Amino acid sequence: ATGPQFPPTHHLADQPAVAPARDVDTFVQEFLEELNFGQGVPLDRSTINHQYLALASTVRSYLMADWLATAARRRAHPAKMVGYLSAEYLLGRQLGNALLNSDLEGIVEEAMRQLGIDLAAVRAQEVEPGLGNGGLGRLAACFVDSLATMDVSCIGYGIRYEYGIFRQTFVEGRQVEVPDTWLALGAPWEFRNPERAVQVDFGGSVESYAGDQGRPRRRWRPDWNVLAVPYNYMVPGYHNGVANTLRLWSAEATRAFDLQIFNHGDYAEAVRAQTFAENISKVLYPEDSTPQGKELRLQQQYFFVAASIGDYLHGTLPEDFDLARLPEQIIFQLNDTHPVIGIPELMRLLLDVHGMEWDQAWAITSRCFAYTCHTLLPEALEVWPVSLVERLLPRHMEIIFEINDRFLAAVRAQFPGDDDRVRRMSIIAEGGDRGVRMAHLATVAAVRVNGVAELHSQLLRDKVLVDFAQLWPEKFTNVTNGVTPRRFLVSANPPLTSLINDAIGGGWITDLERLRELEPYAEDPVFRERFRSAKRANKDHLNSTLLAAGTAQLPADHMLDVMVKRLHEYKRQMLKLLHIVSTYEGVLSGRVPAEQVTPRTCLFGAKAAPGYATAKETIYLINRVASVINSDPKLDGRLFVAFPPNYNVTLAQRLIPAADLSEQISLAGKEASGTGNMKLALNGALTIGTDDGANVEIRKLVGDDNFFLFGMREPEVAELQSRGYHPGEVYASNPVLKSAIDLIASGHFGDRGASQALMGDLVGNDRFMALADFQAYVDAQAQVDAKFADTEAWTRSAILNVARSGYFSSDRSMRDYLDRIWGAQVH
Ligand code: NBY
Repeated sequence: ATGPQFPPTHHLADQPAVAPARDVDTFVQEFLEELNFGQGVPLDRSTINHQYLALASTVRSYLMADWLATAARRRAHPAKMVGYLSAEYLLGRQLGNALLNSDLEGIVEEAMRQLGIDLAAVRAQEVEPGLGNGGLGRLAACFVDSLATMDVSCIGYGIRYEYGIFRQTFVEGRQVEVPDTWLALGAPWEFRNPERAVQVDFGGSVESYAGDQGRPRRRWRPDWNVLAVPYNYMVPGYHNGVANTLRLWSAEATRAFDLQIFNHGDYAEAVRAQTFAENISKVLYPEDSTPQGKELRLQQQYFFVAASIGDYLHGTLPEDFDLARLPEQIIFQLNDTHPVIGIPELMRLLLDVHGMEWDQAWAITSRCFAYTCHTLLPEALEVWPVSLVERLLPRHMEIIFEINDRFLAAVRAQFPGDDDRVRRMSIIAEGGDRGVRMAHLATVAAVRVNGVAELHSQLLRDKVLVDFAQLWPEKFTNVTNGVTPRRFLVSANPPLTSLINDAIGGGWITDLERLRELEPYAEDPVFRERFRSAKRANKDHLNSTLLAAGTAQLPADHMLDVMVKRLHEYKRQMLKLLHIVSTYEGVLSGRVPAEQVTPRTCLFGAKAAPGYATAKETIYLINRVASVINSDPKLDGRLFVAFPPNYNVTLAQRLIPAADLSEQISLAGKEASGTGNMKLALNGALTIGTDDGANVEIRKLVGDDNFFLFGMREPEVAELQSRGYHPGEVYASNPVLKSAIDLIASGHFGDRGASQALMGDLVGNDRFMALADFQAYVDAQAQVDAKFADTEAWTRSAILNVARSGYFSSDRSMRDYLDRIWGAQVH
């Protein structure tokens, strides 16, 4: 009897994967298959969530061929790869991005129309993966987008937190955090790959033994472990058939671990152990600047870095690879200090697992990492207690001591007798509680150290890491941050995108400097009117979102004045609030007639770290000010304050395209770069800003006429600090400022006690000198008002902001990393 004849499988094995045909009929068929057989529902009984999951899976299957082809191509032609190590990826919604990059938008719109499905509602069903706090996490997401678009070989490594950044709600004006259950309704974008799981060890002790030829060697005897299970996400490039990988690790109990306990018959203990293991990737720490020093946090860091390096060395590299050549194959980019424990981890693998001698292991390790610093705040630099590292990672602690001993010997040789310098530069902070300074460890081992904007990199060289810059000037470089124009212009702002396309074609989407070609259109009144009508369309669209969130509507003729970023004293949301209150107080007191107030809606978006009391009080005050101002008829509807809760990437994509004015008002010398500033300028908002972070570069590029600069420069801040700053004197000497503060402290906006405490702290301490910059800020806002009154002049400036922001593409940032860091041959 002869059965059916199948072709021999080896003929099929080398066939490239084929995506389904790119036409509406095929798409409809594929979608219905996903709905019926993937979700198990017929169309007429499907919920929006079923439709979302089926649509995501369908789109994913189209991307899959690209992903497989990209991986095959990279295997066939191995090139140096970037291993981007980041504890955070603030990805934003995936569906819109996948549709845009795979050029399926038109097909999907038509397919959904034919099926009678509301595509907008389906898109709104997606809960964004909020696996990051703010700028640092979003930057990582922009960078992997650009690398895919530029067809650079890259794996992004990170953590698949079960709970991302908390969902912010307001209860009677106060922030209340709600767990972010982003996985609850399904996770259609990820591929779990349990076969590539990596065991990660912890604890225990280190022992000596005799190695080859009786050489004394050390090895780690860990006493517990967890399994790191990878979940792969595709990172599609823009219209180029490339899909890179984002590999996020999830912690599970190892079988050895619980089997052992099961065998002892303690079922409950075994299940408890499982929970213990899973805790490691359970939740994102919501602090965006002050490291918490929690043991679980260090566990998270080591967990994802050990899994990533292990995955690369023992899963990705060919088995017979000569590790001496490792630096030719990989560069691990350290996104801040969070993954820096990877340095002693690679040393450990080379020494203890691969049997190398120290010098060889160090020669390799010190060419495989580069370090990006994202801060200037001293309290934001991570220092782990030696006692904790010793307990959790005893072998790593030994290696760190050894790195430090050798490093300090080199410092002593270079600067004989300079003990103070040795103390300042040591990786180990001495004193009562010894600590490991992760930024020092990173700087010692890295091929390059970069800041994220010109000013920031300068301050790193001159202040934060000055001793290191003197020792190794060539190690230090700058790469100014950037943002992906695909998500933050094309996807977020269709009206402006089509206006630009009509004027200059679509080449700018992957070559953003070409926006320069728009400059002449700033002089064209017809183009200006179209530009305004695009803004209006974006405001209408935003209004529909705000309406759904129960937030006040913004009137069409109002200037939309936007301050969106994490809530932090150094960012000075309080300064903005003081301006709002002083405008209001001017009308109340009769100092300013209401009809002279420029119609504005001031919109805040900001999450506060749950343990950051002053930040939470500021949120509470903004909400109280909003509720009084928004309902006071004396203002004649000319001033509104909006504070939609839960600012995230999804809301940013709605808000930024509608903005007229961008508030970038940090104390000079505190904001490393900022990236929201770039997104807003790129979408045609004018910036009112201090000379800080990337504002400096934005102003240089867009021109002084199209930017409202105010406030102290960094050297003046430093000077005032050393002279002694007395906010009480500023308060007493500026009657407008005093009236605003007094109005708040009087309880006019409710909760007199809370108001007084906050104002008392401001007048007494004002750590970030908001009062010192108040008058300059008010004056700059008057210039904003004057310009806004001249509609044509404002529009001209707005267009020039768009035309001159091409530099801030993350494609350019990636070019710079490639040129200045990843290609670097050092020593
Ligand atoms: O990184 C931000 C900077 O403040 C901003 O100026 C810059 O533009 C952006 C990208 O370079 N930093 C930031 O977002 N940092 C964090 O989110 C963060 C998160 C966790 C911790 C520290 C900082 N932590 O210690 O756990």
